[in-house]
Amino acid sequence: MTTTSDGTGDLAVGMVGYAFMGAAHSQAWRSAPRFFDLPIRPRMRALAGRDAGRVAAAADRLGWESTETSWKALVARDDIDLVDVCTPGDTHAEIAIAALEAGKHVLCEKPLANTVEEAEAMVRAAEAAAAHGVRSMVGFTYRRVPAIALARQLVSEGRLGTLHHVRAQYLQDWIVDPEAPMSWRLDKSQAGSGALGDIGAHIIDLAQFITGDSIRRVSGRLRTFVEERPLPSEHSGLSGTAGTGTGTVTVDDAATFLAEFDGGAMGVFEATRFANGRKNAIRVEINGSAGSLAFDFEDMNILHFFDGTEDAGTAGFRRILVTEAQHPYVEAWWPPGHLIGYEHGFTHQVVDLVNDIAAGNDPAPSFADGLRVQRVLAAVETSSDTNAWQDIPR
Ligand code: SOE
Repeated sequence: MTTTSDGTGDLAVGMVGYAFMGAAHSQAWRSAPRFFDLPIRPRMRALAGRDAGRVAAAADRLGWESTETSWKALVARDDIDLVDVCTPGDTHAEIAIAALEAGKHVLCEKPLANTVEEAEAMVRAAEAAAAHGVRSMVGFTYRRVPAIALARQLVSEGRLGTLHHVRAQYLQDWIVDPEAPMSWRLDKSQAGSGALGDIGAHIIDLAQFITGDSIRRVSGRLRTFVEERPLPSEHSGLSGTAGTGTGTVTVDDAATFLAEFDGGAMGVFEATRFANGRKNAIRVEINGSAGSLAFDFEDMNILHFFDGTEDAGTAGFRRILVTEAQHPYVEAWWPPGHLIGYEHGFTHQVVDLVNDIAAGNDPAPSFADGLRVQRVLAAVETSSDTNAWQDIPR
């Protein structure tokens, strides 16, 4: 059992950042102990952000007890047990490493970092901290969608046999309009890369998670369709409004790549913010010698499963409604058929993290798993620049 700062058995959480991901994580910290029976109770102790007025308003709205205007002040507090990093990628390494060195558990948003070097430093810090019982996790939250967890279970039970094909797409369209304004996600110095790191990272992690296999080489292509965009009127998120002047987009709008897996499967990946009409379509289809499965996040409570061992006359893709109590994570929520949504994956992430901290286990996905994804991202970029296949270093 972990030692918590106030000896009450409460796990005091401090979060840095309060925009889209900060709001998603806040609801997770709020609802996890209300729906799941947790061995230690998370408390939303402090929220950090640079603007005093904005952070106070966000803390009030999202349910945090206190605020700080610098992440360093948050990390220095004795009454914080865990630091949740919900900031743009260029700050992940500095905040996470400082928190780990201060003995705080860390949950860090994806992608783990903006470069392989930063991610490697984070893994070193995480491994040093783990020796003292300090835990870390990277937020590849879609692993915790029940239908995805069920997909992994089916593959690991051998229900698909030998895997031949992995087809993975992450399709969004929030900047298809050339007048959509600049945001930090379009700035390489803050985001590291564009569609590749922001959403491609998710499908790389999902593909490796579901198959239990690793990508060993890639051949990729990146494209920026709109290179100049209006500056935002002020603070801009996924749906900001345009102000005056323009800025240069320094990241990819879309990324495609071919992959080969250690186990021999062939992969085809596509991550784009220009798939007009697709809002958050995460599609994964896997074909094996004994069967296939298919998933689309826009219908996230469903897993399609084809069992190739059934009689050919009646075999066919089965539409499994993943809402039964026996399905991963589902029992804590609603009766069968009463669907769950985007935010539940974040709650499940917190539940698994808290359970691992209490049990003294290393959570997954670990920072090392984040580094594996980071290496694939870097290899896709290099491949696009060099027109050559790239091996993923181990
Ligand atoms: C924007 O593309 C974004 O918010 C990603 O950053 C998240 O990781 C994804 O869950 C939803 O889309």
